[in-house]
Parts: sequence; structure tokens; C-alpha cells
Amino acid sequence: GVISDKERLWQVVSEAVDRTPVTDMHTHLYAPAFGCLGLWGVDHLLTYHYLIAETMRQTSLSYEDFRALDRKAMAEHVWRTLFVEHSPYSEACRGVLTTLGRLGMDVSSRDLSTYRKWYEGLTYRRFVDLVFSVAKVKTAVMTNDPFDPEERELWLKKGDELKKDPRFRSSLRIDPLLYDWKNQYRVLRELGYDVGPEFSPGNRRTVEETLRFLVDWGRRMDALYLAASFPPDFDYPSNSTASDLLDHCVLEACSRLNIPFAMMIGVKRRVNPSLGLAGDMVGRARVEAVERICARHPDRRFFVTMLSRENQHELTVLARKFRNLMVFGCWWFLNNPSLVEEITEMRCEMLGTAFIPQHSDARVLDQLIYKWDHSRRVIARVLYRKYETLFDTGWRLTTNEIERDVSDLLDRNFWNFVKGM
Ligand code: RAT
Ligand code: ZN
Repeated sequence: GVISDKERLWQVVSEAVDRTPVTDMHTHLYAPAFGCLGLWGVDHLLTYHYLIAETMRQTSLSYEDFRALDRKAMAEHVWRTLFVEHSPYSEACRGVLTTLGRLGMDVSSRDLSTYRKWYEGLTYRRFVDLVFSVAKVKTAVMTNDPFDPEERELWLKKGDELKKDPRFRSSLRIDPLLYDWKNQYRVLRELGYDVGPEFSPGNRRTVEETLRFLVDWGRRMDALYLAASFPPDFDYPSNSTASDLLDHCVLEACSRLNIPFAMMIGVKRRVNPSLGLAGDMVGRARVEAVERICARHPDRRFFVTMLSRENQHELTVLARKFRNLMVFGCWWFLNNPSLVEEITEMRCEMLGTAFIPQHSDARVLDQLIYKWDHSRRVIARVLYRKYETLFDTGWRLTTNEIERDVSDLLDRNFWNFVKGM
């Protein structure tokens, strides 16, 4: 029915945002068939690289000594350092507590051993059911990397089995190809693609074979999109292997597969290699590169997220200019409530309902719970404020209309863009 007061408005918006099943368009999770690639449980929650970065600021342990610990000892060290010796209100710490709490554990006990016990007897397969239902996630898109030897083996040995669980879909991630050709061309050669040690657009054989590799693997994975992350200095078009590969292979592969290309721009890898995955930095990137790629390829579709806060306004404006650009997510260092709030509000104001507010980037299955819990709260607050301003004009909304908008934001915009609708 028609909503006639603000109290009811808040109720409808918050329930819709809480209950609508999401499609999580970028995660690092794996379907059960991938076996031990799928991470879960409290020890993995505690050794998430976001928490390792925070731990190393508060401990006197050297990087080497920390790295030498086994998973359990590492988790205990993080727990002691970040949760016991200091208060765990950072976003990544709070996330662990939200997760344990929503699973029914008592976070006031502060007893890591009972949390560990809670997981005993569970299997990953059963835990997937539980987490997807608690988090109200209906589909999680995996990051599938054929350049990872372990994952590649699995795809070659049991490809079809990996695609059986409809809750997990695939995206084909190609960073190594774009940024490490001089080593990775060997992977293509081993797989039977006749490419040379140098990528140059003039070498037709190498171009054709790289294209064939991308199309074959896109089909093998039934990928919903091709994806890569890019450093802050990424420019397009430019005199670089990445730009040449985009022009001659990647976008053509997207065309043949009829899927979008996802660009995650603004990460400077390994500014502190001792931190491993936690050692990557953010840098302000060039929105003009995105402008030129969208302008030059009106028939290709681009999912784009940028890591630097400073790029957000320009990127949002750019999305008003190009319908083949779909802005998504508050990525990594932006996935903090204060920043999600500001970015989501700005996107609502300039793009209406035509964007994808968030993805989880979960690496540990359990994290789906907190990433979506925290994001949903912020999204609900922002949406309520937007509807409230509408209400103040005299416009009246129905429950159905609000549910429609929320489904678009959390679910349908992604699928429509994938399908080119
Ligand atoms: O958010 C993360 O966990 C990062 O380490 C990256 O995985 C980033 O999201 C990426 O996909 O490159
Ligand atoms: Zn990621």
C-alpha cells in the first residue's frame, strides 16, 4: 500500500534492505567442490589480511616470526593483540564479532576456545547453507584465476563439477596476463596456446592465441565477466602491454563471450612485501582512462570500481555520461561505514537507482555475514534519507516500489548489466 508517514517509511525501507537476497558480485570465496581452497572458521576470520595489517602495528613480533606461526598460533596472536590488549572497534575487528554473534556465539565471553569448539563437527558444505541463509546472499561471484596453479588443476580435472552449485558463479580474473606477461606466457604455452615471450599487437599468432585462451577459459568457467585490478597509473590507451592486451584480446574476448569487463582500479601492489596480501596500498588513479575506454568501446560493457576516495566523485559523474559503465562497490579500504555512507549517498544523488552499491570481497565464507550486515545498515540509512526527501516534496511511495528499488540495487542491476539489458 501507499506509505503515509515517515515512521512507516523507515520500517519499509529497513525491512526491504534487510530481507532482500543479494547477488554478491565480487568475492574470493569458493564453491564446496573446490575443496580446501574454500576458507572458513574463526582462525581464518582472525587471520584475514585486513587484521594482519592492524596486528603488525601493535605487536613487537617481527614479520618473519609472525609469518612462521601456524594458523592457530597466528589467530591467537591476532586475538590477543587486537581484541584483548586493545579494543576491537576497527571495521575488520568488529566484523569478526558481528559474524560470531550472528552465528549465535556469545561475544561477551571473549573465549576463543569456545568459538573454536562451536565450529567442530560442521562441514564446509553445511556451513555454506547456514552462512548463505544468515547473510541472505543468493549468489556469490567467485574470483577464478587460471594462473593460480592449484585452481587451474581443478578446472582442468573437474571443470563441470565446479559449476554445479548454482549459488557460486564464476568470474575470470586475468591480472597476471595484463601485468606479468613475461612470466605468464609460459602458462598459456603449457596449456597449448602458441604465444611468444613478447606481447606485441603486430604478432598476429600471439594475439589470436591469447584471444582463444580467454574465450576457452571464459567458457570453461561459464564466467559472468572478465576482470582485472589496475594500478593507480593505469592509462588507456597507452604504450603498455595492459593497454595493448585490452585492445587486441580482452575486449574482443568479452565481445565473443558477450559479457562485461570488470575493472578494479587504484591498487599499488606490495608497497610492503613483508605483509603479503596485507602489503598493498591505494593510489589516486586516472578516471580519464575509464572515460576513454568507455568512449572507444560503446558496445562493450564495463563494471568499474575505484579504490581511492578521491576518485569517487569523478567516477560517479562519468557513469552519467556512459550507459556502458556500471559503477560498483565500495572496495577494500573504502569498505568502512563512514565511507560507504558518503559514497552511497553521492551515488544515489547522481545515479538514482542505477548503480551497484556494494560487493563483499569476502575471502572467508563466514565474512559474508558481517560484510552484508554492516553494508545493509548503511545502505538502509542512506536510502531512507533519500526517500524522506522525496516524501517531503509530497511524492508518495508504495511498499512495492521500495522493494523494487532495493532489489535493483542489491541484485537485479548486476544481472541486467551482465545480460546487456
Ligand atoms: O579486498 C581484498 O581482499 C584485496 O586483497 C583484493 O583481493 C582485492 O579485492 C582484489 O580483488 O584484488
Ligand atoms: Zn577482491
